[in-house]
Amino acid sequence: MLPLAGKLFEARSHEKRPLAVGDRVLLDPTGKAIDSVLPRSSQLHRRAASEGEDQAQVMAANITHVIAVASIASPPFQPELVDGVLAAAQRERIPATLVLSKIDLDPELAARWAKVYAHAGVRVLPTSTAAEHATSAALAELGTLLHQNNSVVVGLSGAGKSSLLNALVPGITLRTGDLNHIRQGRHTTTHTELLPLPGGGHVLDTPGVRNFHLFCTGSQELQFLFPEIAAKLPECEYRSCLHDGEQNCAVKAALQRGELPESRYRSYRTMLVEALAAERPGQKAGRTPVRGGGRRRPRN
Ligand SMILES: Nc1nc2c(ncn2[C@@H]2O[C@H](COP(=O)(O)OP(=O)(O)OP(=O)(O)O)[C@@H](O)[C@H]2O)c(=O)[nH]1
Ligand SMILES: [Mg+2]
Ligand SMILES: [Zn+2]
Repeated sequence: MLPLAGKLFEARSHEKRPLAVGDRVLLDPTGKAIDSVLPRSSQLHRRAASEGEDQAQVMAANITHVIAVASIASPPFQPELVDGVLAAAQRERIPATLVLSKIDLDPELAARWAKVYAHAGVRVLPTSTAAEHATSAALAELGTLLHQNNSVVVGLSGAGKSSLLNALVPGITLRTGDLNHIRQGRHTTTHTELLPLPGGGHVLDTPGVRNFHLFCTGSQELQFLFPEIAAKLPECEYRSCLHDGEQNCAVKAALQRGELPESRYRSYRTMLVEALAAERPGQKAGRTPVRGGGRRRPRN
């Protein structure tokens, strides 16, 4: 890669790296160094993985669609990771799709998770690259989606991201993994690759992620990244309800009636604890009591 002008590091000090795949740049007069990064139309970012860093890692810039890929088994489905990616996309107002991969391994479990996310208003495509699923409508729909967008594909290592792209993008042969290596923590895709698509546009294949924590999201903002939770807020007693033990909370009631999937609420709760901890410096995530005196205002 070309060297970056020093000023880029200063202007984007909250980012782990000042440049992301998908960025558009201007070169300096020598044509041998990157002078500036053009404003992004969108970005998918997460909190940088390294401990103690309050920085964002931009995984993709200037994208029009986020594709979260999660295998139903091998490796097992991880709702918190999926919910993190979907919430990050929602926060940036980038349309997102959940691709349930490897459904050949457990079609019934795939149907159960598909229902959870359909209830959350997410487009779900249950897919498999196994021969007997090669002509499925969902795989064809994913192909159409790819060709209409500049997308980024995100998910656990071994979820089958590169395998799906090999099946859907003509003329590419990405390296795909051996599950034994993946279990030892080795990624098959080691850097984000921008793959041009025949009709224009491109797709970014990313290395697997182990987690996806939101960067700088306020506690009151969080529920709006979970549409099925936010939809209950008008029925909660308190307008500022965070759905974490307040009186007459419609979210807790829906959870108890089995109308809200436990996994989605659990992800929301984990992110809420992190957001509150970040808002109260000096307190560690995981131990923060969520009760806030005086913050709650009953409805008029
Ligand atoms: N049973 C089954 N296995 C699959 C399917 N798709 C991919 N695999 C296998 O899953 C393994 C991992 O696939 P990859 O495509 O390399 O996964 P990845 O998400 O790109 O992994 P990283 O590059 O490490 O992030 C390979 O051994 C594939 O053969 C599928 O639909 N069904
Ligand atoms: Mg890969
Ligand atoms: Zn509530």
